[in-house]
Amino acid sequence: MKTTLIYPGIAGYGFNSLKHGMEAGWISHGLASLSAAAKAQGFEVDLIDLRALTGWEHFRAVLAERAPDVVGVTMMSVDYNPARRAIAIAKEINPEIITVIGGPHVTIALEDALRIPHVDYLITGEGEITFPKLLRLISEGHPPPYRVLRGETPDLDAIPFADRELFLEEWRKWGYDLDSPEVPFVEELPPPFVTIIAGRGCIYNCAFCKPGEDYLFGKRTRRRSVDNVIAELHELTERYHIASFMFHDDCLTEDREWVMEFTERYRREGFTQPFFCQSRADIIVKNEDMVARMVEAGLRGYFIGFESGNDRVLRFIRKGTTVEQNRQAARICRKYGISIWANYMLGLPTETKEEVMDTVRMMKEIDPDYYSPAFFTPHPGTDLYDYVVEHGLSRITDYDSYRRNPTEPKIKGQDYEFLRRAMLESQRRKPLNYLKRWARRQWRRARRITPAKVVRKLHEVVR
Ligand code: B12
Ligand code: SF4
Repeated sequence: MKTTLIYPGIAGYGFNSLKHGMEAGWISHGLASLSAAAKAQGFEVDLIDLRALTGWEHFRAVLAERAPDVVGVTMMSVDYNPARRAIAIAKEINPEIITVIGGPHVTIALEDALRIPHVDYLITGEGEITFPKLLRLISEGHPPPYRVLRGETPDLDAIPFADRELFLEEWRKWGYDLDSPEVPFVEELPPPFVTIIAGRGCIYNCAFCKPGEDYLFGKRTRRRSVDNVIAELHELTERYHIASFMFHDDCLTEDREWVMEFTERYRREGFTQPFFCQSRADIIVKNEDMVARMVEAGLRGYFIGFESGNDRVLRFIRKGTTVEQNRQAARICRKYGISIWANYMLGLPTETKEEVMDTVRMMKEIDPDYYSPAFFTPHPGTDLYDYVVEHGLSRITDYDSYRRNPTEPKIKGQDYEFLRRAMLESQRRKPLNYLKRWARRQWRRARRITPAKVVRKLHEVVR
């Protein structure tokens, strides 16, 4: 029995987009993990990644040629349209194909997912145990009589490492040159680069994010043991000679004890590869010694959700941090010479123009290495989504718009022309600081700094 998994992530960059940045250059750990679990049970699994194809006709031809018995599709809310179309095409090609869907949208918005035509099974929560069980029942001719299955929660140390080859083999087939398993996204992290996950879930309660993820992974974070993560890093180093990596965990630093043990082991085992991870301003401020330890081990940058430069707004979104902590966290990053990838939002419900400008001012002070501004977007499964619906504020008319990208209006009551200008203003750099930090990074990587390179960088800043 053959299973084809489908990655439908084309909402942002469309077909033929592979290797264009992180959104089109990273594997889906959800599918890679499902594949590893199913293969460990003896099932044959392959992948169709829509990002690698030229269009829907191409998809139809490839799927017909693969002739799977089961199709498994993952979906975030933003993937709804391509996921739905892929399932419809599968049934057109062969009505006998059994279709299964899972992923964040299926778990968080089950009622909505149930309305997708031609879906035989929906698995909510995590899939590593339940998906292979379903495949077993189907292969033995006893498919379950009910459509919705709740995924059993796996022990993260007991499941196999993500099956990265599922993606890499597929990408190679379409002629993508894989000098790096995944696309590196900052100059601090050289290729070959990979992403890795040390745990699932997050203990915090931000209103624009929760409780959706709790339905998926539970209210507490489950982390793999340090041994298990180190073993995977050894495998990745041997197999792909990785030169850097990024932790995908929502907030790796929430578990201080784990981080301290990991950094100690990482150094002791002789790893030197630089890495990035996600953290929070309050954690950085309260654990400067942990930051120092991470930097010694190889940390080169944090993703930090600063979100807003106004304390009322931070309270409204239940971020659990303050503007002062945001500023202080940035100072600590500077002190230890690590880069800042700044996530922040403009245009939240109830947010005034003056409060938006507070965020602009804060971003100028922080002067991050990488700006990641968003227009607040109400994501299904979150308390702020419910707020927006209850107050009749949503301007989202299609699933494709469940993206935070600051390109289109998301809610009523906000002036998006003003927000666009504020966003540009927030990114106006301090050229000298930026150049100094860039030069330090080049020096760290033993790269020559030529006048031509300096001019190029200056252009970037001025732009
Ligand atoms: C890494 C990440 C990214 C990466 C890589 C995405 C990728 N290729 O997977 C990047 C940065 C590109 C990204 C982008 C976006 N992301 Co993102 N991302 C994450 C993050 C932090 C980790 C994802 C992950 O690997 N999880 C671990 C794996 C093991 O879990 P999983 O994928 O959910 O899979 C498990 C189950 O869901 C289930 N399952 C999944 N698929 C299937 C399929 C079948 C058939 C079955 C049976 C089961 C099943 O089994 C899997 C194993 O247990 C999550 C938060 C989180 N902690 O999960 C957010 C998250 C998934 N992202 C989210 C969002 C909103 C986005 C963006 C829309 C943001 C934006 N720019 O606006 C974009 C959309 C990209 C696109 N498709 O166009 C939301 C989704 C919310 C929702 N309602 O859909 C999440 C939950 C974060 C949040 N709390 O807001 N993201
Ligand atoms: S925004 Fe980040 S810190 Fe807040 S609940 Fe979500 S994952 Fe956790």
